[in-house]
Amino acid sequence: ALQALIFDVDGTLADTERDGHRIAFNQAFVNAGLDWDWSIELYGKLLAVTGGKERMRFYLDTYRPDVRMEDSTIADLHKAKNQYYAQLLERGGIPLRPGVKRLLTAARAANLRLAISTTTTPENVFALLANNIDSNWFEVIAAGDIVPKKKPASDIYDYVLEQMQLPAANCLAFEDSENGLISAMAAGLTTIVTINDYTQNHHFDRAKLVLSDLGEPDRPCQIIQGDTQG
Ligand code: XBP
Ligand code: MG
Repeated sequence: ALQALIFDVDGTLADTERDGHRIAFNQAFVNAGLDWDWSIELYGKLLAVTGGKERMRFYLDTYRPDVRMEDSTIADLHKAKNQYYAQLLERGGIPLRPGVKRLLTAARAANLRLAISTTTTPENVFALLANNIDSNWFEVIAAGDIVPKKKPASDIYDYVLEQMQLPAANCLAFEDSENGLISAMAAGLTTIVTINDYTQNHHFDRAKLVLSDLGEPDRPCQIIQGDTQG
């Protein structure tokens, strides 16, 4: 029987990328005197690489091959970016996606266990939850560099299952991206995808269900792929 729900954060609990992380990255770049400016379109391409530090390295390798930068400088930029991100969330900048709080509340009422499995930095998860949900609702919050390989590797989901001492067959994962789906499926998890602007053209063939979002009573979700039987 179903015992636990495991949630991705960025793009799944909230649309944090375009108006959150992206803006914060750009603030960190300006503040460091760099002329990098990540447009909405460019950021969509950069999202192919998960992890903020890894994403900056990918940007350098791909678009600025002339620039040499130490890992420690990238780490400093990343810290600054996360501070801007936290400030942005404190101002109440980013709401949860439709249906997220409703599903979490219903799951708790049904005694389902809850966990988080994300590539983002732990502080960013707490910053997002702070304005929205009690972080104690989640038994495990697995995030960032806690595992060696970020999504699409299965590591972060394997870690959550291990911590919860649950077989994948008794859990359901919620994701928004192809990298996230690959990661969850590699850990053996049945996965429901809620798409967003950045991920709507990703391949989700192996997902159990692909939805526009989790919906609200007055604004039902659209089923993009999959059926409601089984
Ligand atoms: C999220 C990420 C993260 C965020 C930025 O992926 O890839 O890198 O974009 O956060 P997922 P950090 O939704 O699959 O977890 O800068 O803290 O990495
Ligand atoms: Mg995501």
